[in-house]
Amino acid sequence: MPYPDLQTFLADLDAHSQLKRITVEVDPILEISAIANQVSKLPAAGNSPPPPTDPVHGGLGGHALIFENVKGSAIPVAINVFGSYERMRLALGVSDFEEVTDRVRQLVRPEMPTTLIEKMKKLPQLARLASFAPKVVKRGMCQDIVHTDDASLFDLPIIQCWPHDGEPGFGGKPAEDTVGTGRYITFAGIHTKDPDNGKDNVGMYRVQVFDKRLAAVHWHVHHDGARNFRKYKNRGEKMPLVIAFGAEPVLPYAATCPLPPDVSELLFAGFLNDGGIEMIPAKTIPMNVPANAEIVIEGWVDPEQTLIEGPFGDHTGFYSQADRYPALQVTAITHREHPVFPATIVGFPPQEDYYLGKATERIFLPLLQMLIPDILDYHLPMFGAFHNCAFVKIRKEYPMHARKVISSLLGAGQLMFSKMIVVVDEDVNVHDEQDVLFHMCANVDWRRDTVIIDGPCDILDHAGPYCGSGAKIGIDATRKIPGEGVIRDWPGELTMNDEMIERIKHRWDEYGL
Ligand SMILES: Cc1cc2nc3c(=O)[nH]c(=O)nc-3n(C[C@H](O)[C@H](O)[C@H](O)COP(=O)(O)O)c2cc1C
Ligand SMILES: [Mn+2]
Repeated sequence: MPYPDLQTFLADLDAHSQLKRITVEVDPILEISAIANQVSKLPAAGNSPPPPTDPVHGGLGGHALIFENVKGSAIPVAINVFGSYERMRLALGVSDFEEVTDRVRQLVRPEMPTTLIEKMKKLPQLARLASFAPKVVKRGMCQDIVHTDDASLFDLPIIQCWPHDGEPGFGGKPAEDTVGTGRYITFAGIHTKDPDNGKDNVGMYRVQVFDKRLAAVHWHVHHDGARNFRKYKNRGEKMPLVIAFGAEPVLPYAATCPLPPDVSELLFAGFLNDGGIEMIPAKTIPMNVPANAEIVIEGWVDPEQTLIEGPFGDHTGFYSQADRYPALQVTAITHREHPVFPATIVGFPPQEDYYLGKATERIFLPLLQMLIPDILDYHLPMFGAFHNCAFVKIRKEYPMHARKVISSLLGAGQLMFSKMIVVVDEDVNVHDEQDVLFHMCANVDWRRDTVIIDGPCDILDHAGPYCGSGAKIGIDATRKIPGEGVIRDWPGELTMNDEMIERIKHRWDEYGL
């Protein structure tokens, strides 16, 4: 079973020898980040073998860390909590991501009951579906202590991740107006509502601290938080916003998931949690907040006020450039007694976000296959930092089949940001980067088998000519068939026959090898 809140999760990580407590005083400015950056590259804590889908990089991630003595704040900082396969599995309450994948598969491909008895048997399953919706309850520990007029972001141990974060003018953009600090909220769910239909959305977006009650919210134009905000802006209304830290560990994970705009992350978290996320009314805004959160920030986003947000050391391994983002006016900070403040850093991989991404890669395969049934499996390599590279496996059935899959992927949710897509045949292990690149290099005629196409890019991509737009390459690394421009016979690939493999297996000791 998943955990009811962050501290229960941390206690269980401790019991699994997955947690280290740092008791000496540390600086929230760069020191915590520098430590976490190194720890994320260490061998994974405990006895946690890498999954077969990631044999090379899967064994990293060190320990989850709690810094108990953070300069300038009474609140401890937890970091790298989801930063290994083992901890990510624990957060989801499973021993293998495939358990969740199977549940998703059943959800999207339910077997239709035919007889009345079968229909009756399905009823409890339907009732269970209803139990995944968020539950509004009366009280919640996240409001044990309430600060309104005396609320200050500076009371929280908000970290600075990289040396030039928030530095005016660094990376080109001049600081025209109010200058922010280098401190960023990095691991929280940003809750917003669609003003037209009241539907909830939770996304994980960084938030830069400007002052005691002033911050900037960095949601990308493509994401649902920004979409909701545009609607408020068009109405000329202020937007209520909640920043929630902690709560059920499936909740911050769900906030990172590439769900379609109309699918609620709270509902999906309830599905992962096998029970609805508990919510309570906020103190100062017309929103609900997660009852079991460690800390909650409430506030309003003013459609008329923007701030120069950034630069920020990003998951691309580079600083993303400063730009204008909406300002958040904080109206309340509430928290449980003795809260823990969760944070993360991003940067050259592997970092904590790699494991969130890998869980999503596995869990969303059935949904991707609903959109593009041709896809047998896929792999987002660590070096691709999510959007830069996707390896995809198909069973080719007709000429230009790989091209069809490339075109489809470039229109599929957040995979549309992919800068390079390599399609391989079904006998290639798509999780083995050597195997994919071997077949790519061997099978591709670069003029014939590639397609370059312009499209939307991730806002953080710095290579394209404009922010958010650039060129992508699709590479057909499958063996070519008639109709794909091949004018010669395609050679057979080398494999030993089964009889001989059996024979030498039996005789291996005789060889004295
Ligand atoms: C650690 C981490 C930090 C992220 N930071 C941002 C961010 O600052 N801005 C953003 O738009 N997306 C960010 N993302 C990605 C979004 O959380 C993700 O794309 C999510 O699906 C967006 O949800 P939405 O479409 O409901 O807005 C981050 C993801 C992770 C794992
Ligand atoms: Mn969403």
